[in-house]
This record gives sequence, C-alpha cells and structure tokens, in this order.
Amino acid sequence: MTVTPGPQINSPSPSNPLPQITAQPLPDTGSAAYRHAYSRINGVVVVGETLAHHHFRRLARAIPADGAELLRLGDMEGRHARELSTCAQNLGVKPDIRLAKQLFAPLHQLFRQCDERGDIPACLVIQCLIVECFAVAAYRSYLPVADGFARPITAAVLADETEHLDYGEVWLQQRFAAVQEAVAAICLQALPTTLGILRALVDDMRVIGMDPVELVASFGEGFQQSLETIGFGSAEAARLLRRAMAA
Ligand code: PL3
Ligand code: FE2
Ligand code: FE2
Repeated sequence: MTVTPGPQINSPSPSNPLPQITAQPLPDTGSAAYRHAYSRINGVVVVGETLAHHHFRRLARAIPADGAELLRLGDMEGRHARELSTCAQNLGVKPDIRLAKQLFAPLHQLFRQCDERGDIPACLVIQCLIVECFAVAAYRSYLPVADGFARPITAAVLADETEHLDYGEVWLQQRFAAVQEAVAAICLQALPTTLGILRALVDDMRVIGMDPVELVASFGEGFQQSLETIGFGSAEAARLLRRAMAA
C-alpha cells in the first residue's frame, strides 16, 4: 500500500510563484478543549501501540518460522508507544490511559481468544489488517493538523505501519483458499468493535482538527484494498466490508 503523508503543497508557477501550504489553519494546542481531546486521543494511540507490541509477541510464538521477524515488528510497536507518548508530554498533557484501555478491551479480548484457540488467520486479520489500517488512516488524517513536534514523529511511525500491514497481507494471501472463511468471520466480529473505538473519539478528533468522517472513509478504502490484496474479488470485498461495518 502506498502512503502519501503531509499537507498539500502547490507547485510554483508564474501565477503562483511561491509554494503555499494549503492545509487548514492549525488549532490552538494550548486551549483547555484541545488539551482534553488530545489526552483522550493520545491515550488511545499509546494503548493501541502497546497492545500491538504484545500482539506481535504472541504472533511470534504462534508462527515460530517467522518468530524473529515478528519480534522485530513488535519492538517497532514498543518504540511507537514511547515516541508517540512524547507528543502529549511535549504539550504538558497526560494521556487518558484508563479510558483507552476500556475502549481497546473488547478488541484485545477477541485477539486473545483467537490466539488461545490457535486461530492464526483471525489474529493476523485483527492486528495486521484491521488495527494497522486503522492506524494508517488515523495517522494520515492527523498529520496535516499535527503540531511541529508531533508531525515528524507521526510521519516516521506512519511509514513503519505499512510494513506491519504488509506482513499480514502476504501471510494471508499465500494461504487465501484455506483462510478465506476465517477471514470473513473475524471481520464481522472485529470491525464493529474497532468502529466503536472511533465512535468514542469523534468529538475529540473534531476538536484537534481531524475529520472523523474522512477517517472512516479512508479506513474503509484501505481495508477493502487489503481484502483484495489477499485474494477477495472487489465486489466480494466491498460486500464483506459493508456487512461488517453495518454489523
Ligand atoms: C499499531 O501499530 C497502532 C495502533 C494504534 C491505533 C491508533 C488509533 C488512533 C485513533 C485516532 C488518532 C489520531 C492521531 C493522533 C496522534 C497523536
Ligand atoms: Fe505502531
Ligand atoms: Fe503497527
């Protein structure tokens, strides 16, 4: 998947001699409303990255042939959690970890159940397809409104996330006929839970300048693309996505 982060920069031309940043004006990061929203969003980011770290460690045990690679991906997630938490620290904001743990609990629980019954395809769909598509859409949407400290950190994290997505896509694509049904089944269970996390943050996203409707649309597009990459026909992928989003 190709990721193009950053604001739109107009190309210089005779009628427009200097490049101009056309991104929307940045919100006031010092306002009480911004700080409250940022605390909730950063909490979700830090908890999401920390859980991703644990999930990749579990995957490393479940798929020993790729153990070293999965531990490496897990280490990247640990680093993401630490680096993204500095974005809140820099604003003097404390992430709301308690809320974030509550929001992620159903998805994490579902991952654990799948892991305990040895359902590797389901674990990969949850972590590498759903969570990573979610992260890619969220970080892309945050970048144009990020403050100067958070922007380069978010851009670097975003570049890493596509590697995590690719791991899951390749594994599932190589076994598509055998895993197709398990993939469809876990999408119907895990997508509504993921959308629940987004729904809880809709007002916070608006406060920090993000567009939650655009984010959901870009998540849907990225996720449908992933389903097609692993082997679903495009009509089939669209139908599955529609059913799962409505479930
Ligand atoms: C796995 O690599 C990452 C899992 C994290 C999920 C993040 C979800 C983010 C929700 C809205 C965030 C906007 C970005 C804010 C950046 C500080
Ligand atoms: Fe990450
Ligand atoms: Fe990731």
